[in-house]
Amino acid sequence: IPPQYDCGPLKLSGSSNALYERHLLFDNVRASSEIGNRERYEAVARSVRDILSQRWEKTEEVYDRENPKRVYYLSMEFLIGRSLNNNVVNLGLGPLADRFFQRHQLDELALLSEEPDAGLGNGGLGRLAACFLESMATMQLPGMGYGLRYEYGIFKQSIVDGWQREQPDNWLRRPDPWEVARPHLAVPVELGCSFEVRGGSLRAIAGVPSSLLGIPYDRPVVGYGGKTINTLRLWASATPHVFDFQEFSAGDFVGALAERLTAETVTRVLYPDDSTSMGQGLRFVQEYFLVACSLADLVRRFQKSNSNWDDLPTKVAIQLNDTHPSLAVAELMHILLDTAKLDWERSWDLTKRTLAYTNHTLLPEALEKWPVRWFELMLPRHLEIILEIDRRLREEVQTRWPGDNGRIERIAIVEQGNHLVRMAHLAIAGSHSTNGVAEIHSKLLRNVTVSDLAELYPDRFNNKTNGVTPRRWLLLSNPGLAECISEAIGDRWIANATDLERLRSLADDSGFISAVQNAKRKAKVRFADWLKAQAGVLVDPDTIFDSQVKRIHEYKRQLLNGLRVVALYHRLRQNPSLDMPPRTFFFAGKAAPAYHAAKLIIKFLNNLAATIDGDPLVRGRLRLLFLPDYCVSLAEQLIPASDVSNQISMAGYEASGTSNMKFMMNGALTIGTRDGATIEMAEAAGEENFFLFGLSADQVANSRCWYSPGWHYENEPEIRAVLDLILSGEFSRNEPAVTDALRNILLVGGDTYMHLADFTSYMDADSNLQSLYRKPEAWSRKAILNIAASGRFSSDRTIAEYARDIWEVAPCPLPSA
Ligand code: DL6
Repeated sequence: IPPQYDCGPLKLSGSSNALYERHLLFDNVRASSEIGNRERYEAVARSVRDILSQRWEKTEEVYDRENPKRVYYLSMEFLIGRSLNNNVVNLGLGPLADRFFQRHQLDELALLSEEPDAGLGNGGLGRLAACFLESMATMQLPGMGYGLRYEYGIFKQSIVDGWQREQPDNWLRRPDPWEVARPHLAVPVELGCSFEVRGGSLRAIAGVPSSLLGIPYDRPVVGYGGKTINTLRLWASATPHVFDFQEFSAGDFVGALAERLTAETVTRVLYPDDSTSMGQGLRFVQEYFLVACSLADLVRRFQKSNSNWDDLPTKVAIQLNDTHPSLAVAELMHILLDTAKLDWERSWDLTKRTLAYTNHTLLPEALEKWPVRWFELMLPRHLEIILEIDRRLREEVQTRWPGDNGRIERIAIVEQGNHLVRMAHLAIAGSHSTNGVAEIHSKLLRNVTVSDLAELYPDRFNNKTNGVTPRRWLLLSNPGLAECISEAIGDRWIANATDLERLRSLADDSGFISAVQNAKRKAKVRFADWLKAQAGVLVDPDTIFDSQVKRIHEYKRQLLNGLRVVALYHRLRQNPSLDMPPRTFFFAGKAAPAYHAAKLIIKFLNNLAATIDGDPLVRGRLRLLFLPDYCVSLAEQLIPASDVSNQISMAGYEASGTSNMKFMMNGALTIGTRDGATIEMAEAAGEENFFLFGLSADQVANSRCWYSPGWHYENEPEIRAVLDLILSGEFSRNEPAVTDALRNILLVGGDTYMHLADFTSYMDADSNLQSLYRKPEAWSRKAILNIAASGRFSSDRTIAEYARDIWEVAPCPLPSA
C-alpha cells in the first residue's frame, strides 16, 4: 500500500472559536453561567465535526466518482471508546486545540472525560474492528464499517463486597455529537413471523410476517493526517408503523405503542458475553438485522455505479467479523437469486468471491449454531437456501470421498439429529477466504477445529495476525513516550510503524535509555494521579506496575496470576526481610453476567486485595488492585504506565490477544505463555527479551488426558503452601462457598485450565523478572527492543495484508486540495 498521499491541509471555514461559541449558544440556548463541562464538550466535539464534515463528504464523493473496489467490514461489535481526542490528533488539530483550550480557560482533561466511552463491544474482537477501521482510513482505503447502534453498550461494572455488579450503560442518554442520522436511507427488513412482548419477554407469533426498519447512523472514521474520512454506519431498529391509532382511540394506550417498543428492542442492548453463543432468539434477530440492512445498503450503492452483477466481486469485498454476520451468505444468495434473478451457479460463485470470513476463537462454546426451527419461523426462504447449500456440499464430499459418511456429517452445515445450523461451516463454505488471527491460531483452526473443511478447501485458509493502531495506543495514550521516540527517529513511525525498528540501534544509548525511563516514570505518575482523582486510590509509582487487563475467563487464567500473588505474599510473610522489589498488581476486566466461575475469580482477587491491604507486614511491598469497569479509556491510562504485561492463557486457547501488542508498544515487558500472537511478538523481539514460561499448545494437548492437579499439590511444596493458604479460608473468611468453589476449580474438578501445571515455571519467570528489574539499564534495554519490534503489530500491517491477499483493494486517495 503506498504510504502517503498529500492532498493539502484541511480547510477551516470560519475560525474554530466562532464555531465553538456558536454551538455553545445555539445548541443550548442558556446563559453561559449555566453551562457546564458536558455542554462545553459537546460544543467542542460539534466544532470538530464541523471542521471534518467537508472532508468526510468529499471522501464519499470521490469514492462515488472513482468507483473503486470497496471493503465492507461487518461486525456485531465496534469497541470505539472516546472519539474527541482521537479525531483532533488524527486531523492534525493538536496545536490548534491546545491554543483553543488555553484561550477559553478550559480544563482539557475534565472536558475530554465528559465523553462516554462508546462501548459497543465486549473486548478484543470489537476493539480490533475499531483499530481496523482507523487503519483503513489512514491508508486511504475505501472501507466502511457496518454495525449496530446499541442503545446500551457493554454494562458498567462495579464491585460490591468483592463481587461484580452490572449496571446498564446508557451511553446515548445525552446526544452523541459524532453521529449523523440518515433516516432517508432507512432499509426495510422482512421477517417470517411477528413478535409480541408478553410477561416481559419477546414471544414469536408464527406465520404472521412482519417488518422492521433499519435507520442508519453514521460516524466519521478519521484517518491519520485527516486526508480520508471513512464511515462507520450503525443500524438502529424501528418499526415502519409508528403508532396504531385505532388501538389508541379504542383506549389501549399502551398496546398502541407495543409494536414500536418491540421493534426497538432489537438494537436495545449489546449481548455481554464474548465466549458463548447463548442461544438467544433476540441475538439471532440482531445478527440478521445487521446483515439485511448492511447488504441492502451496499447493494444499493453498488447498483448506483455498476450495472452488471458479475462485477460484484471486483467492486465489493465483505469481511465477516467472526460468524456473527455469517447469515450474509444466505442473504446475498437470496438477493442474487430472488431479486437479481440469477441462477444458482452464478449466484453461488459471486457470493463466494465477495465474502470472506475471520475466525476469532476455537472455544467450542463460542462457535455459533442456530436451531433450524428459528430459521423456519423467522427466515423460511433463507432456510431453503441453506438446505440447498448443505445438500450440494454433502454431494461434493460424497463425490470426493465416496462412502465416507462420517466426514460428510463432520463437514455438513446442518447438524443432523440436533437440527442446528453450524454458522462457521456456512461462512467457510460460502466465502473465498477463512483466516485466523495469529499463526498458531490459524494452524489449529486448520489442523484441528475445522480440519475436514480445510482438507476440502485448502486454498481458502490463511492467517492474518492481528494488530493495533499506534495512533490511539501510543501517540494518543502515551504522549511522553511518543515524543521521546519522535525526537530520536523522527515521526514517520506514526504512519509507518516499521520505522520503530530504528530504535534497535539506540537500545544501548544511555541518553535514549534515560529518556525512555523518564517517559515511563511520567506515565506512571500520570496514571497514579488519574487513579487518585477518579477513585481516591493511591498507588506508588516506585513499585513495579504489573498488569493483567482483559475479559475475565478461566482460559485467560487470571486465577494463575492470583496464585502468583498469594505465593509472593506467603514468601514475604515467611521471611519479612526477603529482598523483593515492591510490586503493585493491577487486574481489570469484566465477566459475562452469567459466567459464575469468572465472577468467582473477581471475588477471589478482591478478597486477596483486601487481605494484603490489611496486613501491616507487607505494606508498601505488595499491593493488588482490581480496577472496576475496564474500558478503552481505562486501558489508555493503565497500559502506558505498566512495566509488566501478563499474557498467561493456557497455550492453544487465546486466538491472538491484542492487549499484548499495546503493552509491547508502550515498553512493558511480557511475562507470558507461548500462545496467540505472543509467540510472534517474542520471535520479533527475540525470546531473550520476553519472560516466556509454561506448557506449549502441543504439550497441553498431549498431557490433558493424564494431567493430575493432585500430583502437583502433593509434589510441589510452594503449590501446596499456596493452596493450603487459600483453602484454609485465609482470603475468604466466613465465605466457605468461595473457598469450596476454588477447591473445585483447581483440584477436585480436575483443573481444566491447568493452572497448577504452569505455576512453577510462572514463578521462575517471575523471579527472572524481579532480578532484571534490579538492573534498570538492562530492563530498559529490553523495553526498547520490545518497542522497536512492535511495528509489525500495527493494524496498518494487518490491513495491508487483508487488502493485498483477501480483498484486492487499493487506496483511493482524495485529490490534492
Ligand atoms: O481477534 C481479536 C480477538 C483475539 O485477540 C482474542 O484472542 C480472541 O479471544 C477474541 N475472540 C473473541 C470471540 N469470542 N470469543 N471468545 O472475542 O478475538
